[in-house]
Amino acid sequence: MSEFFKNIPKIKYEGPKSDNPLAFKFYNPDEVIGGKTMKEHLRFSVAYWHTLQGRGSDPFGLDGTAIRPWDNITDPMDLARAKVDAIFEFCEKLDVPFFCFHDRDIAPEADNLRETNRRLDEIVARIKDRMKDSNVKLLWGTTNAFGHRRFTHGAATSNNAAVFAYAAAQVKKAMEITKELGGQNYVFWGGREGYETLLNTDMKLELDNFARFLRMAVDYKKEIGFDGQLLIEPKPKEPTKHQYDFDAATVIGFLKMHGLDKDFKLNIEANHATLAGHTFQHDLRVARIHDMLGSIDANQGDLLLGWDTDQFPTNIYETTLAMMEVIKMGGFTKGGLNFDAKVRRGSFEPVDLFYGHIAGMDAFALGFKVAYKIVQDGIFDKFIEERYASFRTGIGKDIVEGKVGFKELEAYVLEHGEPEITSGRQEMLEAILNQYILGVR
Ligand code: XUL
Ligand code: CO
Repeated sequence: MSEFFKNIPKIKYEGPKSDNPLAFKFYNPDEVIGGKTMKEHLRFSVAYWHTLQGRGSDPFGLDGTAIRPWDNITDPMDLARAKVDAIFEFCEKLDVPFFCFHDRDIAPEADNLRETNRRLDEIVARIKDRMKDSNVKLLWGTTNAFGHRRFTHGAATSNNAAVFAYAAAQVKKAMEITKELGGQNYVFWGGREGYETLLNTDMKLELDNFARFLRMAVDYKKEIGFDGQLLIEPKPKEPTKHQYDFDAATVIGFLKMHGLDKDFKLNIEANHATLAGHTFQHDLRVARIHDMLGSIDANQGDLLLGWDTDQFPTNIYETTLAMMEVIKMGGFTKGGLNFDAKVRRGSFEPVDLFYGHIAGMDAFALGFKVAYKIVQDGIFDKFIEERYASFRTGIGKDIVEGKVGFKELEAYVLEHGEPEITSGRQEMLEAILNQYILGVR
């Protein structure tokens, strides 16, 4: 087996003051916090599509700039075989326990489904073989039902039934290989499940078909005994003008409406939340309070740009608030932190792939440590508890317990007069958060 990243050593923890850029400053995989190692808490994952497939292209430079160790391999299947070795080497050198892929990332599509699936089988066998002598596992698999021209008008929400069928055949196979590889989740990301103009769109039929498609997926999952978690990844726009899985609240409402909410959880991506006009923490909170936070696509957007820039997450403020949500839900079970992130076009050397992941892992490790302390100290929880104290006694308790209606509430106001309100103390709380982030509290 050839080594691809020859001059890169295994990345080690050297502590916050290390000046070695190829070392972790905050991510100490073996450090135990609250009975679990950081590796077990954070469950990092590498995205096959960005790290192995990405070429650093953009709409103004379709050719890409990336220099990769496998650039001399020209046959597409030889390349696919080589990348299996590369993903294991990459994850092992970074001590990342998981990776994620789309079906078409691991094996190139042929000119018919039978041959495409044969290619997939060959690569899956190779991955399975490599897994025997490695601790690296599959966090989730998914389907690329958005890149090929047949999906121009969508996949499960296409106007064309034959395209719907094609997408179904693809998900069937992708779910089978995810199970075969011990994948812990299967992700639905509605690549082109949306519309460009309502002038040509039967929205009702498209949405009903989407629900039918998800129902078929649930049925097939049961049929083959796949015990992974099904996830939906919300995104409001891009590539279509309007994607149906707009945000966490929309997806949860849709799933509940169609009786599918017990079968799915959500994979929340930071940059998708901000594209929807929310903070990352907002969408995590919405998913968490419905007990539907499954996994995270860890990245960050550039708020000055209106598209999905998929940058490596380095903003400690954001990673802290995100990890507070994860800790408050009791930690990940099947999910994890998948770096759906790509190095910038200008960062074209192989070593940049390591710098990107190290930066992201350190940012989440530090965010986790800060969040853990905040949750343990309970300072915000206590504030919130007091802020809502009026709902635990008297008229508030009666409201919560459904004992009163408008007539009783009117009588209450007539008797008690004007309510006394209290300050929200936002600035005070933000300053406390800064103390935690700076490590002085
Ligand atoms: C696209 C996106 C996808 C999904 C997997 O914006 O996030 O890469 O994570 O299909
Ligand atoms: Co994603």
